[in-house]
Amino acid sequence: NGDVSAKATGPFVPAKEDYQNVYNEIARLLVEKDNYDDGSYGPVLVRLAWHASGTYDKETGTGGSNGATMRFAPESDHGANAGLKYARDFLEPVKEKFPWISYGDLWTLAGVVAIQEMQGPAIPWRPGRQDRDVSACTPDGRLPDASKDQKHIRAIFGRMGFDDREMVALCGAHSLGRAHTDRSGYDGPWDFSPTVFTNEFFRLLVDEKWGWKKWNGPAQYTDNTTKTLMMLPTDLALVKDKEFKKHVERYAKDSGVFFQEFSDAYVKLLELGVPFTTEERFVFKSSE
Ligand code: ZEM
Repeated sequence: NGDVSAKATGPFVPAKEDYQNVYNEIARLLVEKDNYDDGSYGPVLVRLAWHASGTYDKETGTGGSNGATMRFAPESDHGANAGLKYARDFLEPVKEKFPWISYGDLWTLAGVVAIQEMQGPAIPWRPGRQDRDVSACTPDGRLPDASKDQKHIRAIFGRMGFDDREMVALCGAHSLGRAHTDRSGYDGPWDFSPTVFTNEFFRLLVDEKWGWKKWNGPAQYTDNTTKTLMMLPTDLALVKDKEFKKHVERYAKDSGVFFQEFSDAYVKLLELGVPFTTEERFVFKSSE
């Protein structure tokens, strides 16, 4: 049968189920490799997908997750990317098992897996990123600086094409993970469940009293009640700024609204600057 042999020898075009297999392998490794940080590589994978994408500049069309240029110095050595080698190395065995997937697709898909496996919203995703070489690396300074204020947040996320509402929603990812003194210099988790995606970050911003942490490290806030949590200056800017605060309060009150608006904004983030040839997005099945 000619059709069958043509199919067997033609170029491999991955379908949804092939990407679901990649999803399942990343999810499996998240469970298997639980001896890291608070017990999960999930948060650092969410951050890898964000830093791969958040270099986008809408004026020049440069940066973004197409290219996966964080594989190369100088981009891998940019201060903001300190520690993301853990995430890239975690995904290397997945790339070996599924060599047909581009790094850009793998890193963004890993961000989707991490959010969903940490009980967050479904994140519709589509393939199409192509790896590029070192010449496509973006200049340093495109990612946000945590020591700054609302003006800086608007400048950085505005350059990517986000509005106030989307900026606040995206920052809700700080319900996950922690800061590390040997990476950013900051220290500690934002909330009490750093490996579960929730709206707790927003609830704590509204309900808790935050004061400067007394230490020799960079200026950061600590909660008045337990002194075990932290907020960055840019996090507090979300309640100091009236327009941002409206959204913080909406998300603190209604976790369903936060989940939906976060999902929409994260989909947009992961797609910035990618020359897609398909419209259709896949919604992957989460593990049991
Ligand atoms: Zn973060 N982020 N981020 N962020 N971030 C850190 C950690 C994590 C800012 C920032 O400077 C920092 C978004 C927005 C902004 C995550 C996701 C997302 C850390 C600590 C810093 C300093 C790094 C360390 O020491 O390991 C600033 C200034 C932001 C905007 C104003 C957005 C948007 C995110 C995703 C959508 C995540 C998941 C972490 C935790 C990483 C980990 O390893 O646990």
